Amino acid sequence: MAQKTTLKEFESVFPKLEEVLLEHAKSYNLPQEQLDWYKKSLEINTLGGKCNRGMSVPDSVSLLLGRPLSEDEYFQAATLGWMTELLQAFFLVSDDIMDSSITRRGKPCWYRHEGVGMVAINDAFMLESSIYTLLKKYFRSHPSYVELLELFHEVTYQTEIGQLCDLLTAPEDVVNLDNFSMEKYRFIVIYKTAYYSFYLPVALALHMLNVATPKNLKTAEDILIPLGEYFQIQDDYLDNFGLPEHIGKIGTDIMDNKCSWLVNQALAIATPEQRRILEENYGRKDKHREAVIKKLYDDMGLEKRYQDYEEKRVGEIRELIGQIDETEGLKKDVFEAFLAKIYKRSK
Ligand code: DMA
Ligand code: MG
Ligand code: MG
Ligand code: MG
Repeated sequence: MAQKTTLKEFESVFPKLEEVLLEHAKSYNLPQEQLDWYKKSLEINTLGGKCNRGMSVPDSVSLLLGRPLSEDEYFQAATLGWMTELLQAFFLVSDDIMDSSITRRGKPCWYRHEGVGMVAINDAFMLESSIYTLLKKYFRSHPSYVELLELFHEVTYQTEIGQLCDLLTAPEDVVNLDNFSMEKYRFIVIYKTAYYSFYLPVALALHMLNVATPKNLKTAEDILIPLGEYFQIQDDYLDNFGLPEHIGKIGTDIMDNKCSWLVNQALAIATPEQRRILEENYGRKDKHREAVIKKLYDDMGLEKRYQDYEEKRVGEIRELIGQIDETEGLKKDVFEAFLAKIYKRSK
C-alpha cells in the first residue's frame, strides 16, 4: 500500500536543502549580508504554501511503487518536490510583480516587503537557479539526469510562453474585449499553469523510478493537462468569488484586464446592455468599476455556471482516468489523488 506524505514530513526535508543552497553560495565567498538575504528569500518565497505540487512527487512515487518509501527514496522524491516548489516560488515572485498583486499566502508579496522592491527580480532568478544546484548535487549520477534537466528547462519555457500570452492579452492601457476568447484562454492556462503544476510532478516521479517511457509520459500529459486547465479555472473563479482570508491573496484579475475564465463566460452570455457594462468597467484600475463588474458577475449567475462546469469537467476527467493503460507501470491512483486534492477546493 502507498503512503501519503504530510506537510510536516515534507517540510522536514527543506532545512537540509536550504543548507546545501547556502553552502553553494558560500563557496563563492558571497558576503554574510547577502547570504542572509538569499536565506530569507528562500524561506519566505518557498515556504508557507500548500505544497500541493511538491508533495505530489513523493505521493506519486509511493503510488507508482504501491508501497511506502524508504528514507532514502523519500528524501529523493521530496527533493524533486522541493525543486518544483522552487520553480513555483520563482514564478510567483515574478507573477506578483507583473500582476501588481498585493498579498500572497496571507502576507505582502515579496516585492512589497520593506527594502525589497525590484531586487525581487534577481531573487526570482536565484530561486530558479537553486533548482539546478540541487539537481546537480543529488541527481548528477541518476540515469535520467539529462532528461530531468531538460524537463525543468522545457516546463519553464512552457510556463513563460503562457505568461507572455497572459500578459499581452491584458494590456494596462487599452481594454479590448474582442481580444479575449476561450481558445486564447485555453492556450494561456495550459501553458502558464498546467505543465508546471500538474505534468511536472508526475513526470519527475516517473523519471525518478526510471519508468518515464514515451507512452507513460504521453498518457500522463493527456490527463494532467485537462486537470491543470480545470485547476486554473478554479483559480480564476476564486480570484473573484474566493475569500481573501481563505485564499491568502487579493484578487486582481478584473482590474488587471485579465483574460479570465469568468470574463470569457460573461462575454458568451451577455446581453448588449451587459456587454456595454463590461466594455465600460472591465480592466480599469478603479475600485468602483471593479465593484460594478463583480455585481454583474453575480447578476449573470457565474457562480452557478462555474459549479455546473466543475461537475461536468470532473466527470470527463474521471472518464479519462478510467481509460488508463497500466501495463507500463503507470497507476490510475496517481491521477485520482490529484483530482481528489483539487475537487471543490476553496483555496
Ligand atoms: C498563475 O497565474 C500562473 C503562474 C505562472 C504563477 P495567476 O496570475 O492567475 O496566479 P495567481 O492568481 O496566484 O497570482
Ligand atoms: Mg497573479
Ligand atoms: Mg499572472
Ligand atoms: Mg489567479
